[in-house]
Amino acid sequence: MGRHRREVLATLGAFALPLIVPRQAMAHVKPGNRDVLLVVDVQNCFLPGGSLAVKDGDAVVPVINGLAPKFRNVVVTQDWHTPGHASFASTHAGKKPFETVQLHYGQQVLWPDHCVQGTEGAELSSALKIPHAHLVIRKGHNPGIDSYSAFVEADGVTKTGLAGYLKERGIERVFITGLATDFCVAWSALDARKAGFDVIVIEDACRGIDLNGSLAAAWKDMEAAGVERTHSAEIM
Ligand code: VGL
Ligand code: ZN
Repeated sequence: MGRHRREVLATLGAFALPLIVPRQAMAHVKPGNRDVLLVVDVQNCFLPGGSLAVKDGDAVVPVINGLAPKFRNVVVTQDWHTPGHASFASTHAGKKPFETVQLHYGQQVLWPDHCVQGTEGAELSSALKIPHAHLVIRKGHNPGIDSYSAFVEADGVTKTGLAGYLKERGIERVFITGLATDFCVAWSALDARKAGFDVIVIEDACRGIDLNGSLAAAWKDMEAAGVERTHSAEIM
């Protein structure tokens, strides 16, 4: 190895170590005025005992309650279906929950009846303590169109208005928590990216349904779209 090459390597070595330190320090995030905490669908139907219970779904509640005071801006979503909604298996003769059907906008997973407008099951968990949340956005209220995403209905065109609201408030970064990781959390995260926001999913503040590998697929899609993931302990 020539003298020049050794010197170059020595110089690179000297730079490599300090580069590692700030990367670790950057893991901590202190939310500010341009950040919002999005709390997705923490509703009785998705909690143990509910009609579409997410395994261990209630575990997200204390995590979200601990995170919420750290955010000045908090938005909560509610899945809010009409009776006889197109996403319910009971609406389609001969169909069972977790089968699929072709609707005008594409393939739709069919679910047990859940989160029907005005019912106990559609209520936010009473254990959720976020009195300062300033917007509750209800989605899936179009009888013929589902909406996993808090931003755009499943037809891919009908907007909920959330992106416009956040932009008018000067929000640039969306931290996502709630249920279910592989459906409403993931679709909201992907649409938030499409709308131009930075997106961070707080992993331990979410739980998934995992239908036919949907959880791994959702993380893969989110990663490909530039969605970051972190842990609640990193939020200061
Ligand atoms: C959800 C299935 C059907 C969710 C809502 O909140 O993830 N999943 N409706
Ligand atoms: Zn739903």
